[in-house]
Amino acid sequence: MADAKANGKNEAAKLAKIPAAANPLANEPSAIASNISYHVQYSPHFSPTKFEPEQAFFATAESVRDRLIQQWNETYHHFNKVDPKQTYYLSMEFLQGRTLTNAIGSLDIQNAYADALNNLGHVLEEIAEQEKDAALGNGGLGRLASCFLDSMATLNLPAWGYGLRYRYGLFKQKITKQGQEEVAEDWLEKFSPWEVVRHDVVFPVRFFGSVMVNPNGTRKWVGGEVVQAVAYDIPIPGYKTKNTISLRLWDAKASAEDFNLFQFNDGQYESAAQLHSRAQQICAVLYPGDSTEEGKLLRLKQQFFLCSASLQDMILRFKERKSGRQWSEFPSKVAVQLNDTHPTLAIPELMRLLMDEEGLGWDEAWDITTRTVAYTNHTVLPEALEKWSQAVMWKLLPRHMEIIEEIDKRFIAMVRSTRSDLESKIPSMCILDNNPKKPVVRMANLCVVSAHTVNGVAQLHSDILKADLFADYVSLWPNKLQNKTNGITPRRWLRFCNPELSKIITKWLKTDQWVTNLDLLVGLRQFADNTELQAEWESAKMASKKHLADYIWRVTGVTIDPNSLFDIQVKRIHEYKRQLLNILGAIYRYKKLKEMSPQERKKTTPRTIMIGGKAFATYTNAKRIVKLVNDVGEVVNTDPEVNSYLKVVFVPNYNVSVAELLIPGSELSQHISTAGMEASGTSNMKFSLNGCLIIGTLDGANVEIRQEIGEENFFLFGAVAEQVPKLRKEREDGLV
Ligand code: F58
Repeated sequence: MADAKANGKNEAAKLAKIPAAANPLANEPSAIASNISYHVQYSPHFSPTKFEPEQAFFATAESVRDRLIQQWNETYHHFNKVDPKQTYYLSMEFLQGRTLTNAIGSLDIQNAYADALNNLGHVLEEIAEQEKDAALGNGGLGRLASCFLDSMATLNLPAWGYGLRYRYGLFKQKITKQGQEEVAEDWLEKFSPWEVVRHDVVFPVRFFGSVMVNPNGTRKWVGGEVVQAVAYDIPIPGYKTKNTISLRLWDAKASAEDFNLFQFNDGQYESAAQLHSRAQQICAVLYPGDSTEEGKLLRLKQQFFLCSASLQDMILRFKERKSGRQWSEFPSKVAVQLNDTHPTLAIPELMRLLMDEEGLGWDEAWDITTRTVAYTNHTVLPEALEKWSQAVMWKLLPRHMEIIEEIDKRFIAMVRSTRSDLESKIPSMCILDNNPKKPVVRMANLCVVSAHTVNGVAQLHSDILKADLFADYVSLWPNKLQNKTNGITPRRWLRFCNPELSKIITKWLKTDQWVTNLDLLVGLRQFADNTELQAEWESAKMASKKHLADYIWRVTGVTIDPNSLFDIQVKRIHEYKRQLLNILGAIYRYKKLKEMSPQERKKTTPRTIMIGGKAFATYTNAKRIVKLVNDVGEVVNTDPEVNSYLKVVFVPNYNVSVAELLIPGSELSQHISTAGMEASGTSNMKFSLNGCLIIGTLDGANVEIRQEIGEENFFLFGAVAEQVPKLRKEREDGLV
């Protein structure tokens, strides 16, 4: 502690020697150091004497942001002038992780920043670790959204992400004797140096109210409560390009007029600020519990809030880019991609805005909407397919329910008039399920009926959508359903998280172009037997394993041997992902080791099994699995007879930053979902990219990865998708 204090003083002394000078476009280490020093002094967030790693992080991030703002503004002006078709990715989740390393890597000023921080008495890697993860998402779906932003920026595309600025993102997972405990994580506790609030980008969003019919028959949504959506923008730099796109996150606030000063002065503090507190609830947490009616209403409010604010913004941008535009141009200038069904309300909201606010007729509005919106499906699990209670929808969004009813009515009429053979399929294809016991709106059906394109996220998944979930629509619209296999950004998931391996790849390929073109990696094949390359590769892997072992020791207190085989399964905990099968395998391995003689044990390959992932707070079986893994670890790791041959570690609080440590240090990773259940998986791609072998089922993108890397490099496991229904039935019938 005394040492740390002394160091802190040391750094403050070094800082004092660096002149504080604003230099937003600095390239040289000394000028960068001056710019960092400038931010410490003139954009202060802490007491003036402190320059510990935390203060250094915020000042460094602000200096990087200066640079980003320059190219960000240029990108904005450029696309405003060129007026290309702009893509908007609508997503309730963006799992961004940390930004600093990614940003300076993309700007290609990593070394200069490392030197600048050295001059200031700090180490870049340590400063980067100060940053909190922006965990505004759950898992694969949210991380995919963030990877897409990185790729679209790097490909110089005019694209933006739209999401919500949750105050508390995904919970922090604490492990106790009872298993998982969820703790709120406040990524904005101090502040985020990356976001810029746009005080001029504010839109009203209405809830509840009623529909007023005008004398000319047009309709208007009125009354209810209105909250303001305020834009917070985060810059997303492309890799070694000027293109810097935006992630626009909406926050909710009530306006000053909604604060009842009279009531407040009368001592009625809570009711005076009722709308303010209701507005604050909207972006308070990611996925608020929905077991109560209030919870359900809040989730629906969140979804609508995202859709309404984003569409109003898109429409305004469309109008502002060029005056006197025709509405028919809209689909050639605006593409809206729905990340799963969570932003489905964008469909009736776009219809409402076009008809009720802009005065278009149904046919024109429908033509524009259906040519603008596309939908990505991420699951075939029936429990994950969103269905909203019609009663809740009528209450919160009366005008949208009218529009949805009309879409449904017209869809049914179209099927009846053009495809009488599909009559019997109408009840399952239509949007409203009017079962009197529980009338619901089927959001996936609304998406398929309204979107111009629907995609699955891996070939197998898309085939299942076509053959099963959406089969009836295929006969109606043969080309609507497509496959777009997921991808990951090679920047974050290799270049920046594994610099040692990246250096080796660049050296042997004699180019670093692979960072934007992974096809070039096949060029390594010719060196596969080269012992020099093998030695370099091994030493990079060992360095990453040691790094990981240190981390595991710090967060769990368990020592693991970097010479053992690192066998990793990290992902959300779910029965279909079969972490249970993995831990049962570990128990079996333990039992076998116990049965062996000491000599026999010596012949085995020591193995460290690591399992990590969060269980949804109310998912009891998933939480039981977390506890089981921890309990097995407790037994195995403290058994002196076997613990040099087997360790079982539960990695707590798995998130993007933890993944960046685990994946480079992996040798074998488990992707063993029941075939047909994992839509794609994306960590399978990240592990493969870092030279890790996969044991996996023929599920999701595993199928395509196996084709790419060769069967000999993939440990195939388990039943194939077509066999699963029969196997399930046999077990249900007690035959096996
Ligand atoms: C995931 N879905 C898929 N959903 O499970 C995975 O196979 C795929 O690779 C990935 O999407 C990207 O396509 C996923 O992460 C969720 O997190 C849902 C969010 C809403 C609540 C239910 C889970």
